[in-house]
Amino acid sequence: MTEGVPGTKSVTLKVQLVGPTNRTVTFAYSTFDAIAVAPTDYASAAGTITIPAVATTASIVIAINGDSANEPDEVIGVSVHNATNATVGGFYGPGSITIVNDDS
Ligand SMILES: [Ca+2]
Ligand SMILES: [Ca+2]
Repeated sequence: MTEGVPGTKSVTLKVQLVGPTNRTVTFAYSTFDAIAVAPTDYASAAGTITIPAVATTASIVIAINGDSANEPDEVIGVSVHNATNATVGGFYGPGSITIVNDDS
């Protein structure tokens, strides 16, 4: 995603279950500073997500703070833990969001 102008916009990180399951899956997530720094560059977020047995995806929404400074791209880390009825790994292991600087 590109950073955009000063102000807040949200980015959605998709979490995908690999393989069929007929059980409800829950997991906790939390953001951490990689290159981006909260709360300047984004709003840190944490919570628990439940994916019903009939669904295979969930979304984590994170608020990004744009600016007009020329700077390196910023990276937000997202970790997933305490999963029940699923193993964290592969596509739904720790993820990241890159905020691409669009100022010069
Ligand atoms: Ca920035
Ligand atoms: Ca910028």
